[in-house]
Amino acid sequence: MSKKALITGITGQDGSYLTEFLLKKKYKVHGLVRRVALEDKSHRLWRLRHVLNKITLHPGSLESYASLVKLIQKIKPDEVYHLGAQSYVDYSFKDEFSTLNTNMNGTHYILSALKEFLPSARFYFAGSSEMFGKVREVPQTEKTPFYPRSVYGISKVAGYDLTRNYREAYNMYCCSGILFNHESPRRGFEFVTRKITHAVARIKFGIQKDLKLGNIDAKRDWGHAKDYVEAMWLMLNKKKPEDYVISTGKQYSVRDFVKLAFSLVDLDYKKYVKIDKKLYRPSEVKSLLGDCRKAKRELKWKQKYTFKKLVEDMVKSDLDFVKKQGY
Ligand code: NAP
Ligand code: G4F
Repeated sequence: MSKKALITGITGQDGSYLTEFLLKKKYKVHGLVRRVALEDKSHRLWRLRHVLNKITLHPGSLESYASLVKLIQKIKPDEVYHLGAQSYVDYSFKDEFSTLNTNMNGTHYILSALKEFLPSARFYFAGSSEMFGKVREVPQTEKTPFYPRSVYGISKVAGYDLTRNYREAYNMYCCSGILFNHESPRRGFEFVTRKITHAVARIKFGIQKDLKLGNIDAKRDWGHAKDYVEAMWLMLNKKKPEDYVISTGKQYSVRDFVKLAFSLVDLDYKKYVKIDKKLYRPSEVKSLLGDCRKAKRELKWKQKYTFKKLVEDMVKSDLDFVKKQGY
């Protein structure tokens, strides 16, 4: 019989790739979506358009314990991938309370509902390298202490601790992936990589003059989302639940990303990029670099995309996007 998966955050970048991945593995895929998404399918479900007839979407809310209990009782999933979150770090400085509420309580409600009604289900929590924040060591491993620098990071540390505690206290199969930045043509437009590749295409087609950015000296360990969703599944399909760092082990600055993206369309980024101090964060995470040797060894996880292939994929896709949509 096919396994059943429940994905929160199914409409997002990772949710859509994970859906494709699980469908290929013959899972029955269910997703929790906000009611507004079902009312505005053409906009809010754009990443899932091509698989909508193969999955089941359920309206619900991460803010309501009762709605999560109902969903878990109705679906009885074998695996729960909890990806739903206010995921934009910069926004978490502007709306601290709802970020903490959705990200921390949403995680707690699901864990608690599983404990009461379906303790056999396997649970994945979308942890983040933002938990390392002001990094205590380089590179960061599963043992590196956390030092979050935003409410977003704090909410993810809380989710990570809740997940670990449910595993230890109630003997449930719960684990966290500590995923470093991962991007793709399906990345939201507010994140720096997509902001850059979209702007590169618009500038190339003459519909945008320049690109305003904040701290382009920030460094990240950037992978491709397609590679990273596979790691989530591997974590839920082991004998024992454990937490894993997922990263590439290579670091580039935002400036490196910009330079490469512009060069792919034969433009010099220096002519177009303007630094806007208003885009700097109150407390920045300057540098992240992951050590994913544990995942390689124990999960046999391998990434396929290099940094160059990732940037090429995103620029090419945004050139097509702007050509077709005209914006
Ligand atoms: P994303 O594209 O921003 O997707 C976030 C998802 O969460 C969307 O489906 C969104 O639904 C949903 N969501 C947000 N607020 C919600 C709420 N109040 N109730 C229900 N659903 C809500 O994020 P992503 O890049 O796919 O990331 C997936 C997860 O991994 C997130 O938890 C993120 O924090 C974490 N993470 C991401 C990265 C990365 O580099 N991408 C790295 C580490 C960890 P709507 O479509 O309705 O807004
Ligand atoms: O693309 P970003 O907004 O991603 P950030 O803050 O690293 O967070 C992403 O990765 C985390 C994993 O480490 C996830 F947990 C999280 O959900 C999200 O997916 O910013 C990347 C860097 C930052 O240092 C930022 O200050 O780019 C810098 N930056 C410079 N100019 C900018 C801009 N970021 C954005 N979004 N927009 C700019 O104009």
